Amino acid sequence: MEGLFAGLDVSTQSCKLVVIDLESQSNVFVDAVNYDTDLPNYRTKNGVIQGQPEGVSESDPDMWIEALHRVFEQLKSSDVPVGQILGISVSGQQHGLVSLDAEGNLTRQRSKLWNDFSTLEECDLLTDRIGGLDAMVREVGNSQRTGYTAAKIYHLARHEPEVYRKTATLFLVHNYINWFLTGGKNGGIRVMEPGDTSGMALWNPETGKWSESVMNAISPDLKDKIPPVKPSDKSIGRISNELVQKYGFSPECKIDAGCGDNMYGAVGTGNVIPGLVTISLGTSGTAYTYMESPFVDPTGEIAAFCDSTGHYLPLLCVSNLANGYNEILRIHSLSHADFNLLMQETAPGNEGRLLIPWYMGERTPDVPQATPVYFGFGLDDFEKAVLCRAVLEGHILNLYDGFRRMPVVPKEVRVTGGLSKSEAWCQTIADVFEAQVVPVEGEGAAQGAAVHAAWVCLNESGQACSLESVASPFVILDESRRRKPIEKNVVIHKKQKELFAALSTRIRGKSGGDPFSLRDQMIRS
Ligand code: XUL
Repeated sequence: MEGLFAGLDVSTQSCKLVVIDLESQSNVFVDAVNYDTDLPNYRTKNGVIQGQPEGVSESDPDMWIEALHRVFEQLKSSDVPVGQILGISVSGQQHGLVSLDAEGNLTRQRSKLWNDFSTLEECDLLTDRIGGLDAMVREVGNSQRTGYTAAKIYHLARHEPEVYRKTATLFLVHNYINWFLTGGKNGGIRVMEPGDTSGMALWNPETGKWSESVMNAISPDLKDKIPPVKPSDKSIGRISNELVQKYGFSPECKIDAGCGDNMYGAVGTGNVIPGLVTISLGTSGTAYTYMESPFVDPTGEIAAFCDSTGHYLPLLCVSNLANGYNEILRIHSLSHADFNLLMQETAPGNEGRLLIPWYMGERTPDVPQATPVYFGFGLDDFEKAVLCRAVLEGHILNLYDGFRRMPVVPKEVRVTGGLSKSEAWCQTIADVFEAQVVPVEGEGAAQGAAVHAAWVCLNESGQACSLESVASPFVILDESRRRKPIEKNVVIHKKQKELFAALSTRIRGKSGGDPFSLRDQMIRS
């Protein structure tokens, strides 16, 4: 197999480009543009526009395009023969909504992102209209969550009707980038694909059809604004002339269907066969597994997503993952290594102290107005080491508590994302998930995108090959940091998992009022 292929990851915080060379089985280019530091005029923090009301998380789609130009400039000035790149695939942060008018202008200068919590009312209204949670799950395989896109569209239609009226096309982030790459205002291609579309809570991953009733509940003309869904394992067109002229791409360079960042995280970690679990430890925490047939969780807590290969990717997403940990490192000026040392001062289980780390609402369980809960902390417990352990265990237990519903007993957990470099995180995940944990090196979703582009283009040019065979040389497991569960820790964490589940259920108010909602009402009044 030979050829150069590119993967672009337009994520919440940065735009990364990876170019792989199939012949040498190596990355020949890796670079990224960080929105906060490289594009300060957009005034973002962690990629999100600042100064918005609580719960609102939005970015400017122009910023993604500017970042893309920057990273293409960097590619052009490298020694990579840009004209030999045969295909590009785009990985995008999931669920974000981009709206364009008939000429291709943005009708709203900001895109609501996956971690925007401002559409709670729309989620409730839609769920009621369809007849409750069970009916909604039957309709779209998922519950309505603030993270997903249907409620963002409904929010636009309800609160900015004029903008909604002017909108001719609604895109997810990677579809918008694909449209731009294939020509933008000059004939850009308007399509979607199953992986990212399954995260809209508007399209049913089991039937492969849009839900007419959810669409109509939002607005009867919605179907005219949504592009068609084409397969994820095919290309959608060729790169635009403008980009050919500007950066030296070949006019033959194909643009792959692209997908969501989790689907490409699966490819980048070799999670393309049953039995593996990938945990991505980034801004959000996700855990997912490849499946040949669809899995629908009747509670809607596990997302029923499609993958980028025509199969399925049930996924758990918690919205609080790196935030508590990063903050405690910052406040106490700790490195990852200092943190690991501090872990030795306390015992797993933290003597019954437990932190539920819902710092910015929580997506799973679905508690958009949640606040964190410190449980069992006494007067002697303000020590750094005690708090550090509480944060680490709290984040991992929160992830595990949702993971219990996943239809898989992991043969191996592959960890990726910033925190996979931490010894404390890897060992505690092994102990809590009761499985071996191994970090995956490489460039995550961008790498997965490049591999996917190669797989699609090779197959389309008559060189039949499996995704696994293209992916495997690029999936580098860091065996020196593989961790096995430690039996005595497993025993204590089993009890801690029960405690976490009980506390989480109880404070969500199975009887009486919902304390989070009451608090929210109080601070707003
Ligand atoms: C998954 C989700 C996040 C984003 C992050 O459903 O919302 O993982 O994809 O970019």
